[in-house]
Amino acid sequence: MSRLDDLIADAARRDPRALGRLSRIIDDDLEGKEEALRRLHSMGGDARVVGITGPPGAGKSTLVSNLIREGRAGGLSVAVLAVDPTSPFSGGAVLGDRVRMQEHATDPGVFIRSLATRGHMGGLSRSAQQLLTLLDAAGFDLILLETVGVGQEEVQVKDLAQTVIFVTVPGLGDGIQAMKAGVLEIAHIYLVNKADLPMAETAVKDLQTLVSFSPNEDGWKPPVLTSVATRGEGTGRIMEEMDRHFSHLKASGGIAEWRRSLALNSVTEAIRGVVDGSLQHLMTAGRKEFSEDIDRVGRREEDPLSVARRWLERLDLSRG
Ligand SMILES: Nc1nc2c(ncn2[C@@H]2O[C@H](COP(=O)(O)OP(=O)(O)OP(=O)(O)O)[C@@H](O)[C@H]2O)c(=O)[nH]1
Ligand SMILES: [Mg+2]
Repeated sequence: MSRLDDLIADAARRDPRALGRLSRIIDDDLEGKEEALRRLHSMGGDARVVGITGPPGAGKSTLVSNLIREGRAGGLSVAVLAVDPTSPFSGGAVLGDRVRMQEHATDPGVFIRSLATRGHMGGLSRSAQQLLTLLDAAGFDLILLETVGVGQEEVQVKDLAQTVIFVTVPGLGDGIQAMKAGVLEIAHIYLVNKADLPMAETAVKDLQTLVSFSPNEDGWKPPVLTSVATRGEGTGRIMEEMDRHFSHLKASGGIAEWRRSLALNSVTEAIRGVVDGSLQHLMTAGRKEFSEDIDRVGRREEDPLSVARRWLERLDLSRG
């Protein structure tokens, strides 16, 4: 057996070292990545993915840690993919998460991976999706995907997760309004965390009002829950609602729909990945010529699209 065969066989047993190694191969674009993903894809398909999104500091990681504990108590293996956008605001997030998740560090039924978005467009989606393929193939019963709801990420989470939990905190009234357009349409469960702080009731009422206006096309009425994640309060109820939503998806055909939208998203991301990769390669190889073209566009001697088309003709897509 080759090294990759071994790694994949070990990952299928949820061996943490193999999972870590394969995560690095995927994340850092190392040799063997395409072959690994090809094989992993054929092994998966049963993943249950729950996205947890919301503003920075809302308590998402604390909640995730509680959900791991609850899931483990119920005999589930649990994987976590925490996406840390490389923004100055969340500089401490990875370390903080590590501390919060510490209690699960030695549990073989738990695998936690942090993923930096590195600020490139589509980056979250592509790497997160590929890591999801790995965790799915490894057969985790529950995969939790934590993303900060500050930009595109929270909308992308719906492409990857079957159930999306939107976590907010009391006193963010304006923030909720601002996020309404994007996030509040994709969440299946709303959670007011830090319910030990003042104004929790108001936050719940605000969300209930918003939910009552949302279309609920598939017959699911999103519940509004509360929690005090630091004390573990509310976790059981969240888990129940997650299960209820999953049953609803199975009964309504939502799972098949999700599978198809994930497949669509994976294929488009894969196409983008190949094009990006070969473009990068081409521009590096023809750096001088490329730089001259840029100067010409700058001097208005040629327009950007004409230059782009000329370079696109030279793309060697077998290289990406
Ligand atoms: N008072 C109170 N504090 C909480 C509660 N839940 C979490 N916190 C605190 O809020 C802070 C942020 O918690 P995290 O779990 O790191 O929040 P997060 O949403 O994962 O943060 P980012 O990943 O950085 O966006 C920590 O200091 C927690 O201890 C809660 O229910 N009540
Ligand atoms: Mg966090």
